[in-house]
Amino acid sequence: MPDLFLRACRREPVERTPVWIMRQAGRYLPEYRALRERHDFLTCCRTPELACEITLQPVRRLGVDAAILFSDILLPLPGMGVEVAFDPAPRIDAPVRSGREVDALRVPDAREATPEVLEAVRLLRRELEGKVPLIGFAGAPFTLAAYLVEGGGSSRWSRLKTLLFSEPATAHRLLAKCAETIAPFLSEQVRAGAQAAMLFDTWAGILSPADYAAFALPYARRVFDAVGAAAAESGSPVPRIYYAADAGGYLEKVRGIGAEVIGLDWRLGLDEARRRLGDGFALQGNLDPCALLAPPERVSERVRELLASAPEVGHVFNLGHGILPETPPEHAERLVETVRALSSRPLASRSCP
Ligand code: 1CP
Repeated sequence: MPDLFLRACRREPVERTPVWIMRQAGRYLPEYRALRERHDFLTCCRTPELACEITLQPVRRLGVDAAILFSDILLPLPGMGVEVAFDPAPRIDAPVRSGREVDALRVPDAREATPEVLEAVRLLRRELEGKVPLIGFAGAPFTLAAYLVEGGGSSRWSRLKTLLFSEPATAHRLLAKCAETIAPFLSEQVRAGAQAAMLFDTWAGILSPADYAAFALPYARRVFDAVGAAAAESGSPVPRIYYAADAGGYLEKVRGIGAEVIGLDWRLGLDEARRRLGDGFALQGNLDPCALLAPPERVSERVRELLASAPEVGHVFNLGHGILPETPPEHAERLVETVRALSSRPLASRSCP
């Protein structure tokens, strides 16, 4: 069903729940590891033919209902003047912590700084031949800024918070530059043919609700506004998906972010999220990725339970965060098969011709 995912994003009735998996292309797949033996991660991201092949691997193996461009949220950083290494977690040797460093950041033209990402999108649309839709993505400005300031992942994000709390004006300048970089980066993916646009705000959940409203929400909204304008120009509706990790403290605020679909992790029940967000949004998620480390019959049980708590209209099945590298691929296959088998339902229009 080529448009199952897009219809669920629009909250239209669907004959079964669409499913895809965050980080569905990656290290748990032997075919990905085989390619990575020959090419480093950045080469894979920056060579359209390789990015295209890796994007297609899980579509072939798992039969997921959407493809997500193989890339990374940190790819726009070199265009801003910041080099990033992946070994395999990202590492920035010259993090951005002072006002002077923020002011030195460039706001690149996406077509000049990341042409290979846009070329990969065009190539994928041709290769996919309309079989499943293609999702383009970027990091939300707050999450991108988090990496820029810390220089990599962190457990406490204390350097980032030091900047937010001691020099808020500098932090806002940094966030504005991230938004000005990401808005055209994601909009250009849409112009190149991405049929849905997702922002990953993986680290937003480290903020209090008030800090979320100040430092994360307005900048993600800027990006979604620009993406909405790019989609309107192209004349086709492009669902905007906001991945709100650890969103329990700030979920109501997400209503105003400009997304039609809200992605959630497992810390929040889908039924509670539906109540708190209201009926106006499709939900994406939210199985704990560790559920896929249990034996396949347990995977099926978890899928059944999650489907029981999910809204019938406007649900896209996914994990609550990226699939773990140690996941046996057969368990991911079992997940997709089970969603397909258990969520089938006759469409009202079919049962009453
Ligand atoms: O050695 C390798 O193969 C590199 C591992 C790897 C991969 C496969 C990294 C480094 N990034 C990716 C691909 C990637 N990253 C995709 C591909 C598309 C897909 O199949 O889903 C996507 C969507 C991302 C997005 C991403 N990168 C996020 C947001 C989503 C999330 O998982 O929270 C984040 C936070 C990153 C940063 C990043 N890049 C790579 C790693 C290992 C990380 C996380 C590091 C950390 O926890 O701080």
